[in-house]
Amino acid sequence: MSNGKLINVVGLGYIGLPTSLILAANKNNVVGTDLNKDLVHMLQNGKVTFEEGGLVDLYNDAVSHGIKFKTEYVEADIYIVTVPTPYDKESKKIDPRYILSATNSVIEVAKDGAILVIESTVSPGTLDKYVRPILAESSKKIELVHAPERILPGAMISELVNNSRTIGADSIDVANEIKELYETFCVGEIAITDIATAEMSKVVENTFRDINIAFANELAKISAEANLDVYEVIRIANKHPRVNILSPGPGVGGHCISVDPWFLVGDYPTLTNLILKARNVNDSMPEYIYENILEIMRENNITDFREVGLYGLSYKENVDDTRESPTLQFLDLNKEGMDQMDVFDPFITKKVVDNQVFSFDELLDGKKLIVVFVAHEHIIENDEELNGKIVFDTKNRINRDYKKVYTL
Ligand code: SAJ
Repeated sequence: MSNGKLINVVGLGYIGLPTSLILAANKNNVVGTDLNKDLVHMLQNGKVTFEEGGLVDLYNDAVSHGIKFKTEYVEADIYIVTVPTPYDKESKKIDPRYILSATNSVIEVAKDGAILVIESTVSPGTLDKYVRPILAESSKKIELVHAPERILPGAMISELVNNSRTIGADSIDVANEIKELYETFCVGEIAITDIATAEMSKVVENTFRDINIAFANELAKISAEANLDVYEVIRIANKHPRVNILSPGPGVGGHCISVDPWFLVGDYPTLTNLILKARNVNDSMPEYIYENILEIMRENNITDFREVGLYGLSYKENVDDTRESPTLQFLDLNKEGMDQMDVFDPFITKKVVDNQVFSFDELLDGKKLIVVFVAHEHIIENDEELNGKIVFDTKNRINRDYKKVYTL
C-alpha cells in the first residue's frame, strides 16, 4: 500500500496493537487510536502494553517507520476497528456498543469515500443490523468491510504474517483495495467473500474448536472412569490419518473460544444443541478439577487447604490475558477451601484474586499439592522446584521425575 493512504487503527488491544504495528512496520501510514489515555501514554513513551513474543521489536520497527498513537480518531482513508465485542451473559447476544461507538466516531472524522474495516468478531448479521443503518444515515459515502483476524495469542506476530485471512465486502474493488493493504504484511491466502459469510465463518471457526476441545474433555472423564490414560488413548487414536483429537484441560478460557459459540446459541437457540452441550462440557471442567483435587487430598491425607497451591491464572500458556481463564472460573465456584489456596502466575503481576502470591517460592512454601492450571514455559523449565511435591498436572506437560504426578 503506502500510496499515501492513511490508516487509522481503532482499539489498541491484543489484536489492534499488533495489527497497527505490523502495518506501520511494512511502510503504511498508520495512526493508532485508543480511548484509554494511560494505554496511549505508554505507547507514546516507548512501552508496549502486554507480553507477546516479538512485540517489542515490532513496536520499535513501527515507531521507526513513523507510527503515531492518539486518543482521538483522525481523518483517514481506511479505518481498522478492533474494539471488544462482549456478549450479554443472560441473553448470550452480542453487545455492539463499542462497535457502534467506533462507527459513529469514524463517521464524524472520515474522509468521504473512506473504508471502514471491522476486524472485531461479531455475531452473524451484526453489521447489517447495527452498522449499515448508521452508515446509511451519514452524508459521507463510507464503504463497509469485515476482515476478522485469526491470530493466536502466544504466536501473534508469526500468525499475522502467515495465516490466511478473510475479507468480507460489498464490492470486489473495495475488497481488492483492502486485500492489497493486508498483503503488505500477510503472506497467507486472502479469501474474498461477502460480509455475512465473513461474520459467520469467523464464529464457526472458534465454535469448531470449542466442540473439539469439549470432545477431548469428555474423553478425559470417560477414560478416568474406565481407568485408562486419556493421553495414551488420544496418542493412539490420532495415528488415524483423519483423526486429530485435541487436548483435555481444566476448562476453556479466553475472549474467543469461550465466547463466540454463545453468539450462535443466543441467535439460534433451537438449532444449537451440539454447540450448547459442548459449551456445557467445557464449562464443567473447573468443577471436575475441584472434585479431582478433593480426591487427591483424600488419597494423600491432606486435610488443610492451605497446603494446596494453584499455578496459573492466565487463560492459557505464555500469555498474560486472564479473561475467562479456567482458574478464575474455578475460583468463582466458591467451593470449600478455595479461599485458602494460594495462586501464582509468573505472567500476572497485578492482583486479580484475593489469595494471589507473587513468587513461585511463596506458592511452593508449605504446600503438599500443586495444581497446574497453565503450563507456562516457566514451570516446564523449573519443574525441579516441584520435586518432592504432589502435582496435579491438568495439562499433562510437567516432567514427572521425583514427583507424585496426577493428570486428568
Ligand atoms: N484449549 C484446550 N485444549 C486444546 C486447545 C485449547 O483446553 O486442545 C484451551 C486453552 O487452554 C484456552 C482455550 O482452550 O483456555 C482457548 O485457547 P486456544 O489456543 O484454543 O485459542 P485462543 O482463544 O487463544 O485463539 C483462538 C484461535 N482460534 C482457533 O484456533 C480456531 C485463534 O486462531 C483466533 O484468532 C482466536 O481464537 C480469536 O481471536 O478468535
